[in-house]
Amino acid sequence: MNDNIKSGFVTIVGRPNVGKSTLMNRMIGQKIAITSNKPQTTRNRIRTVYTDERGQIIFFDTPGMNKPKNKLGRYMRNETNYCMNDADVICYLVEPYTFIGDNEEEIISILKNIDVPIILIINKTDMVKKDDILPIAKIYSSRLNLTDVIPVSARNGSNIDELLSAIFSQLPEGPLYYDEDTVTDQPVKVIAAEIIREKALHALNEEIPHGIAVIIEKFKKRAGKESITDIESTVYCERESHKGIIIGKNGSMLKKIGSNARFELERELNTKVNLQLFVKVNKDWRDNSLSLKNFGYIQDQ
Ligand SMILES: Nc1nc2c(ncn2[C@@H]2O[C@H](COP(=O)(O)OP(=O)(O)OP(=O)(O)O)[C@@H](O)[C@H]2O)c(=O)[nH]1
Ligand SMILES: [Mg+2]
Repeated sequence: MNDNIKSGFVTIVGRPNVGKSTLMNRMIGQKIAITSNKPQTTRNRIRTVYTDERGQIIFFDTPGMNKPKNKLGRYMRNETNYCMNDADVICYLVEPYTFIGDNEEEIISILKNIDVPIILIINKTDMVKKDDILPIAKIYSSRLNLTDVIPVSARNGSNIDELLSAIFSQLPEGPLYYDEDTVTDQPVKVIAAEIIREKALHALNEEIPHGIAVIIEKFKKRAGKESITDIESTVYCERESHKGIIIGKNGSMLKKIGSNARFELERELNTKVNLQLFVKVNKDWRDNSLSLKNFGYIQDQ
């Protein structure tokens, strides 16, 4: 570490599904936030830490911004708002297209009223030609005061070093807030629940994924056999009919979700995992304050 190290808080915002969580994972070099091709994958702000000889960046990944449709949606929106005003830098992520829809317009109008340096990140550049990028940069630069425009591909890692340099150049000199080995403050039980929810998101279609919540009921190293972790978890959904789909014919869907989750949990925990999944219905929980609280979606700001 040199003397003049920099540090600060960087919030990643954008529409659902633009690749915020994928990008954050890529920058810290580890998968902490779950990702999927379904919008509204991230439900809480997720704090991670990147440290190198230049200093430390504390990232906040946030739920994608769109119009809230229920109490869960309003909670998610608050999570994002909470991380914006106090940030040292906002990373505003967009897809590589010049079209600016209503949702994007709303984000732009919010960002206009925030007095924080904004770096525009054009993600998914692996999907377009190089020549397509300049017009996108021009359109957004005409709408917002941007300190930088960085095209990247979170998927294949291109230009990530340039992005990290652009972020560091905006950060003030400051202390290391976390020790050098810290990557996240997410408790391991929360990470485990999110891994299970991710596998459910990947396996299920239509409206069901949005109505899923995962609770860890038991999480324990087996007495006398520390190389095994016993995990019991309940997958909550909103309808009896959804429960049937999540369980699948002869339990096949739940088995698939369980074995995909177990595979990743074993890698994460470095032990064998004995995973038992249960499915329960909690009708319309996304609009029920008590259920939201029980599922960990608490307004604690
Ligand atoms: N082609 C391509 N796909 C990407 C890239 N980055 C992310 N994706 C894909 O985009 C989808 C959404 O990624 P996420 O990281 O979950 O998006 P998000 O912005 O965090 O979404 P929410 O949490 O729902 O707001 C996933 O299928 C990713 O694999 C990229 O650079 N290129
Ligand atoms: Mg996300």
